[in-house]
Amino acid sequence: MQRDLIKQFLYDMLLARRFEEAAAEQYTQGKVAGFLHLYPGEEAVAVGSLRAAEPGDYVVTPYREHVHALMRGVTPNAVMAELFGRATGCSGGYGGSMHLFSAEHRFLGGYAIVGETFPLAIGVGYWLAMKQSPDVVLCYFGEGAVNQGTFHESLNMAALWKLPVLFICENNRYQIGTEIHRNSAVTEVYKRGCASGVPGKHVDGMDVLAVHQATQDALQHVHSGSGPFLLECETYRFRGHSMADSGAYRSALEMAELKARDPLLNLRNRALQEGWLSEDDIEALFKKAHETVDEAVRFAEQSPPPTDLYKDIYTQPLDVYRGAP
Ligand SMILES: Cc1ncc(C[n+]2csc(CCOP(=O)(O)OP(=O)(O)O)c2C)c(N)n1
Ligand SMILES: [Mg+2]
Repeated sequence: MQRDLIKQFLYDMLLARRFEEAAAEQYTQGKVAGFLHLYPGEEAVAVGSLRAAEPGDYVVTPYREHVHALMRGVTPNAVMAELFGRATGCSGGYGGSMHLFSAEHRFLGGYAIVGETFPLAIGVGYWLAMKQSPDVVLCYFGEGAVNQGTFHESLNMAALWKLPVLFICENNRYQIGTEIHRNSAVTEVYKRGCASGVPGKHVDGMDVLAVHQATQDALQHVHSGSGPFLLECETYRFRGHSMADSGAYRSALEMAELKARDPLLNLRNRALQEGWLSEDDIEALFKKAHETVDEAVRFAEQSPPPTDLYKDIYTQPLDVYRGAP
């Protein structure tokens, strides 16, 4: 059981890392347009937490969400095609990188506005509580969102009505180029639910096994009907904020220290040390991840663009305005 789980986690993180590298390559070739925020360094958070969730649970995320979608079962082909703006993408090619969506997988996005995930999660949580559903909502956010009013309003409502929401903070230290201590009086995010009585916990977000265990515990709390929980995962992004940012505001020493804690390398080394996996096992996982992502890029390139640009847009076609007085 332990071996299978480790194998799954390592494959998931290899797939995630390779997927993001390929997305960057395609972006630099001009095949992916718009903003692109990548996840290398943070893989243990999405993998560890979402592998602890049930298929029936709902997920709401900010814009750095390709890996979350993959972990919910949206195929690499459908995610890559969405980045390419193709009709075969999970949002039909209309959303792009920041707006992945799949109702089938209960993956509700992909939102660009900082602090936007909180009220959405509360809405879904309220609906689940009303129908006494056993499902819960996993609400992701960056530490940059905790000074938004929506954070405090939503935690208050979630606690007041005991909504089944697990708030997961992906604390990667930076909000674009600003560090949390420059804008927050209390930098320990897990403590910030105290005004609403929402219990919180901090976990090493570079350790997939720790994140998985902490999420299981937190979900147990939420499932028990005790209301929301706040889990802070401390992690680090190896790339800049987006493809438009080099991340040069970070020192070489800081980068080196954090890269030494790379969640993939750590799990790989531990798996070898403990004898859970062999070098050959790992090589096979690496190869499979590469092939899967190569296929996703091919699929995206060969897919057609959307044909009906007015679909799902709540406005009149431009024709109406032609010849208007
Ligand atoms: C309401 C709002 N204000 C400002 C922005 C511009 N903005 C985009 S990302 C970002 C930083 C967010 O940092 P964090 O929440 O830590 O997420 P991370 O990018 O580190 O994952 C800001 C300020 C925005 N998208 N929405
Ligand atoms: Mg951040």
